[in-house]
Amino acid sequence: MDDSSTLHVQKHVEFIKSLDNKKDLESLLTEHIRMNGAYWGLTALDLMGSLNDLDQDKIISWILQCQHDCGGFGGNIGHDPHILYTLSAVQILALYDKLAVLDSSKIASYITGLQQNDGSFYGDEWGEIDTRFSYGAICCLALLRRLDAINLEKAITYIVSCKNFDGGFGSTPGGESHAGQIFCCVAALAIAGSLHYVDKDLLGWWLCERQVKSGGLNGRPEKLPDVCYSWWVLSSLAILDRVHWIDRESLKTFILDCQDIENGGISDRPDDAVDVFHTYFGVAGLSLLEYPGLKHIDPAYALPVNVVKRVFS
Ligand code: GRG
Repeated sequence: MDDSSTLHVQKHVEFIKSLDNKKDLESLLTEHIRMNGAYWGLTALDLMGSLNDLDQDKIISWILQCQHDCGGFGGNIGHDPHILYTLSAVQILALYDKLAVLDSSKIASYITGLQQNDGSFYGDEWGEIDTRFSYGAICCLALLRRLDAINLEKAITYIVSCKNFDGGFGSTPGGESHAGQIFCCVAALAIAGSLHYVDKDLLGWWLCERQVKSGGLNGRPEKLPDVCYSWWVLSSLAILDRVHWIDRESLKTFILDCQDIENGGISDRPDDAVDVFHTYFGVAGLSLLEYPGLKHIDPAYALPVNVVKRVFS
């Protein structure tokens, strides 16, 4: 049997675990986004049934040390707070069923302070606006059951103002449709119960056109395929109930071809270097394709389905 015909779960688990104490150049260069890296690695481990392979107490204590007095979390200890690190921190605590250790009002007030008059969100105090931050705000507050802390109606109006003629969404009004931003907007609208603003057939068609000859998906027309779009595109299709509009088998083959079958990990394209970002989104894509042995992932919250059910039970 060809080795890349199956998912090498144990190798990927070992690869992610090996990142925990690494002190190489790559770890140094990604030190500032470690909170995101921890979310990618830990969610991948959970999907593969190995969340408890790492020291939960040590991780939770590190996360809490990344929180600032304003309520937001930094990407690492001593780094500035940002809405995206705050989302990752909350998602990791949801994985561990430890949301109760958080002061949700404090986090909610941090996010409230980032909302603008037009409904958009700053990512942090420096004022960049992007639909990624609208998703961050809505997903994070929903997990904390504090959506009341923002003007949700305005937040939805802003997201809808980023919709394009092709059915997709950009980072700001008039911005080019891109699969990453489409995930953010569609998932945020799904969480907010406002999917009626999405033209499901038009957007579903644009999304399924992202599949290229190799079976992989790209993020916009004329671009190269990349394993991470197995998440951004497929999760959007899943929310729109149109995963069957792509060739699932050839996408599965593309993702499996991107594995490092000797040392573990998944890369953006076959034979490239692996990293935790692509390892997570490869595993998450396979989960949406119902790959045997993987836990199912929720396409809007980007967390295992059992975790989301537990949060809202
Ligand atoms: C909880 C899953 C989750 C997400 C949190 C951060 C975030 C919210 C969403 C990011 C969405 C996004 C914009 C993803 C795209 C990332 C990416 C690979 C960008 C590369 O862009 P280009 O222009 O690549 O370099 P292309 O493929 O267009 O050439």
